[in-house]
Amino acid sequence: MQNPLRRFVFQCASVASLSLLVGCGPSGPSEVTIEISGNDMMKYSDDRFEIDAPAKVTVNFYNVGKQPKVAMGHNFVLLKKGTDVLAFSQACLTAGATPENEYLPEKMRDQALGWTKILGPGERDTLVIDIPEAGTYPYVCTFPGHFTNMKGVLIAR
Ligand SMILES: [Cu+2]
Repeated sequence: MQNPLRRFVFQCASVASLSLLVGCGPSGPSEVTIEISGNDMMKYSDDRFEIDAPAKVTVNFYNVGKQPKVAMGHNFVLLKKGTDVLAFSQACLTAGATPENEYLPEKMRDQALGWTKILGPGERDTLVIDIPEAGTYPYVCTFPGHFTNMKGVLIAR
């Protein structure tokens, strides 16, 4: 019969290899760290992450580009599960997305679980989000014109 502790450690190691760092505590939500970046090609480094719910997720987001922030800024906005990412992003524009509100108007923020600042070249921001239950949580960059390219899903199982 397999040693249950060995099996537990092995599961942690396999999840970590999917560009995630996972801390498995004896109980309560797991702690997960996600590293993701945006670049001058208007792309995220990853369009999919998978985690086990419940989880406390730390998102380290980087802009690895060189273009000025006004031309190619990026953010990372995690939306509530089931949110239509295209409809949400278009609504941000009509609701008055500006550099002053980080391209995320106040009245749109209740549809998001968390967001970073808009980052210029070489900048980084960190976000900690509780994911209490399983589901598919979309993420998107709300810089104008980026949402068709810069989007992905965080899948919590
Ligand atoms: Cu962007």
